[in-house]
Amino acid sequence: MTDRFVLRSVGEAVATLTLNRPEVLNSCNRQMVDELRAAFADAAADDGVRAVLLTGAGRAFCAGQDLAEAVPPAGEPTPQIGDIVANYNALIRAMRGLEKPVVCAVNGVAAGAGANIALACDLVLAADGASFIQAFSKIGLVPDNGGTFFLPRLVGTARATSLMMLADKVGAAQAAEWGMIYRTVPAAELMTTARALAVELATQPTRGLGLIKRALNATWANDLDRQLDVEEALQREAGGTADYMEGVRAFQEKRRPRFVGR
Ligand code: T3D
Repeated sequence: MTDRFVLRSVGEAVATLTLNRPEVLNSCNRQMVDELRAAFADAAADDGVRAVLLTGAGRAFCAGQDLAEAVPPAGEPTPQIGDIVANYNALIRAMRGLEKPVVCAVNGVAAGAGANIALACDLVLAADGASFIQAFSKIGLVPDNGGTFFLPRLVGTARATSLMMLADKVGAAQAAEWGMIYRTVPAAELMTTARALAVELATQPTRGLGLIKRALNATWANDLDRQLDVEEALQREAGGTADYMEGVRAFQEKRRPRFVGR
């Protein structure tokens, strides 16, 4: 598949993925979602990639579904809405299933599917001028891309309900204050800061970070008893990694550890 709408580059063990349809605020057409899902699958398969950085080209992060594709001009075939959503679901599953840290640099507005793709990342940084809009209700739709899963868990049901029903725009500062995202960054520093964070993560015990992600994925569906079992199983796995040995040795030898991600 050609990378027409998602630019990809790999450096310092970080795969940088840039949504690239700036003329329509990086709204998602079918091919862009396919390319993005393929990029996450490739990141999972490539041992040389230990973290992912996702951002958007131009002034927006992503304005959600390309509405020109969802409801095309008369005479052109209209895609089944269920097929569009199934394709997004495959993307969100690929993102949450990728056992490597995913940093999101929200460089501008993140609306509809775009907002929820951002919330599916592990560490979300937003430029101070960026914003999040659960735009779905304004066009008669329901939040998708995991929005009804992530948002109430991040900000609580009362705030999630108001954001989903009123489609209010939430500025980056408020999103951070509400716990929707990790932090805001001055716009001019966003990419440097997000990249430094992704590179730093890529030098860490990334197998262990992937297992933390697996534990967090599991926690929402589990009671304490089951989650303790999950932790035990994951700790056995983490305890078998070379990075665990290296971490302990480095501590004992009072030196910086050299983690390899295994
Ligand atoms: O089938 C399905 O739809 C199922 C899947 C649903 C998932 C979803 O994501 S539903 C939600 C879809 N997204 C939206 O409803 C958001 C629509 N966009 C906006 O509300 C606004 O554009 C923004 C608030 C995001 C930004 O506003 P603003 O004033 O900064 O920019 P703008 O002037 O509205 O947009 C700039 C251009 O981008 C403009 O094109 P033009 O006039 O310069 O040729 C606009 O049409 C285009 N654009 C923005 N969003 C979309 C889009 N084109 C296609 N699809 C979009 N989503």
